[in-house]
Formats: sequence, C-alpha cells, structure tokens
Amino acid sequence: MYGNAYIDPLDKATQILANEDPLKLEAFESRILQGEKVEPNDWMPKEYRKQLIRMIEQHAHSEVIGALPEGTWITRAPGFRRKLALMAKVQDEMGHAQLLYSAAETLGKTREAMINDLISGKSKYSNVFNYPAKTWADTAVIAWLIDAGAIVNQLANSKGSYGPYCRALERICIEESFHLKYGHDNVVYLATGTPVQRAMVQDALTRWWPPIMHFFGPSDKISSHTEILMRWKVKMASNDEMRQQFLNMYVPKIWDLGLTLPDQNLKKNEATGLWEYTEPDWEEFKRVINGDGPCNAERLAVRRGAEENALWIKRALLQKDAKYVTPLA
Ligand code: FAQ
Repeated sequence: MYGNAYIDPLDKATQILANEDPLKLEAFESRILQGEKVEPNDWMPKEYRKQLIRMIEQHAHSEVIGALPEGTWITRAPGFRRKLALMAKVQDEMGHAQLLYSAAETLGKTREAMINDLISGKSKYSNVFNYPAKTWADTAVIAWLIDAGAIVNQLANSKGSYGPYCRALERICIEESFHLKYGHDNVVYLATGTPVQRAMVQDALTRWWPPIMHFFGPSDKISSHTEILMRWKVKMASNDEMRQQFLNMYVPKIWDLGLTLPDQNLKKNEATGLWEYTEPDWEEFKRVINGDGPCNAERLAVRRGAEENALWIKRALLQKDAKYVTPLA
C-alpha cells in the first residue's frame, strides 16, 4: 500500500523518529542541512538506513529487470551497428545494478538477500519494465525517454546526502546520457523514415506514454515516502517536480519530430510555467508495481531461471574454496 492520506506527515515523521537519540538526530540533520555527505560508518537514524536500502535496492532491481525488454531485441536488432550498440547498453544497465547493489550493501543488507527479495516478488522495481517491447521502436522509445526520465531523477539525487549512492549515480548518469543519445538517434531515424517506420515509432510512443508518466512515482498528494526522503536529502525533488522537469525538456522535442502524445489535455500553462496533463491512472500503476502488470510474471521467471541456472557455478566456487581453504585451516 502507499499514500496513507489519513496521517499528517509531521505526525508520521515524529512517530518514526520517536525512538532515536534526539542529540544524535539533531547533529545528523544539521550535517545534512550543511550539505555534508553521510558515509557508511557514520551514525544515521534507523529510518534513514531503511529508506535508503529500500530505494537503492529497488533501483538496482530496476536496472537488472530493465535490461530484459531491450535485451530481447539484441538478436533481432536491425543491422550489426545497432546490435553492437544495444548489446553495450544492456551490459551497461547490468553494470549499474552492480554499482547499486554494492552501494546498498554498505547499509547492511547482503546482495543475496536482495536478489532473494527480487525473485520472490517481495521487492519492487520500476513499473515501466513490466510492459512488453513489442517492436524495435519500443527499444528506441525506452532508450530515449526512459533513460531521459532516469537521468532527470538521478542527476538531481546524485547531489543528495548518502555518499556511496551519490557516487554511483554520478557514474551511472554519464553512461545513461550516452544511452539517451543512442535512443534519440534511433527515434529520429524511425520518425524521419518510411511511413511504416514512422507509424511504428508513433505506435510505440503511444503505448509507452502512460507508463512513462507513472515512472516518476505517484503524485505528491499520495506519495508516502517523499516527505522524509526530501527532509534527509535522499530525494532532491518531489515526484511531481521531476515529472514536470521531464515534460518541460522532452515534450517539445517529441512534438518537434511531428509525433503526438495520447493526452488531449497535455499543454504548458505559460502563466504558471507548469505542464497540465490528464491525471495518470494510479490504480493501474498500483496494480503493475504490486505484481499484476502485463509482464511481471515473465520478468521474474527469467530472473529466477538465471539464478537456478547459475547455481552450479556458485556450488563449484564454494567447493573450490573448501578445497583450498580447508587444508590450511
Ligand atoms: N515503479 O512514496 P513514493 C532506469 C513505489 S532506473 C515502481 O513516491 P519514493 C534505468 C515506491 O517504491 C529506474 N514502484 O516512493 C534504465 C513505494 O512503494 P513501497 C528506477 C514505484 O521512493 C533505463 C510507493 O510506490 N529508478 O530506468 C515507482 O519516495 C532504461 C510509493 O511511492 C529509481 O529507482 C515506480 N516508478 O519515490 C534501465 C531511482 N514509483 O516501497 C534500463 C531511485 C513509486 O513503499 C533501461 N528511486 N513506486 O512499497 C526513486 O527516485 C524513488 O524511489 C521513486 C519513488 C521516485 C521511484
């Protein structure tokens, strides 16, 4: 469940922090206010640790599962150069997961526990990766716009408070910027190609738009973690602020290509500077992030299969260790 509308956020924060040492908490919050980084061995409130593990772990899982929709197109990429580029992108995403799992491990949860929580369905990962990549154009839209959304989010949060996460995000953003260029190049190629290519990219964009609007998280009115995460500078902008920034940067670029978006109400209000749009379907969002999207079962089955298939390697490594370690012990 998310978005408990009946608890005042201030009361909620007071309840959560009731058992913390007030002096330590005050010192911690004053460091954060001054823009200092928190490092793994520093004192931190239990809730800060818990929230960071949740968020970084979900992010790491998103990179692993995020490699799947595009990964299915490696064998069908149109031409050798596109295939090479896509393979490199998918490898990068797995590298991001490695960086993020390492950052989450600094907070005390083992990688094994995180993987188990992913494949058992306990942990969440980004909504967008529970939709199918039906055509090659879907991979173009993912690489351009989902990577763009990820950069909006991660560039802001790389200026946040937890050192290991911020350093991982900085490196990830550099690679994601290259993915974005690759995706943009693909979309432009299709949008300026034959009528069939143009129709294919328009169709992909129309299908991906609702999940992309969900990508930034529920609206601020119903987001449950934003308040405390922004207080501790883990999140540097709210979900709605990130969504607005994305719309501001990318809607004009999409329209410039002559492509359309499936929202009649989408327009910039020049007086407020804010984009107006039809409220995303948060019921669908809830269903998808809680396991009932079009591809959730398939995605987790692939990961479960990967773990099972790699079990013999783990066993072999452990036996190898046993062989060399035991005689010396
Ligand atoms: N999908 O209270 P809030 C990528 C959940 S990386 C699924 O607003 P919060 C790279 C949320 O966990 C993409 N679940 O939550 C790539 C919570 O549930 P819980 C991933 C979502 O944490 C590109 C509940 O809803 N990026 O794309 C989503 O304050 C191309 C309430 O929500 C990150 O993970 C969602 N979209 O804000 C790879 C960045 N949104 O845990 C391959 C780090 C919300 O209480 C190809 N994370 N929920 O059960 C964040 O910045 C934040 O966690 C948000 C959500 C902004 C995602």
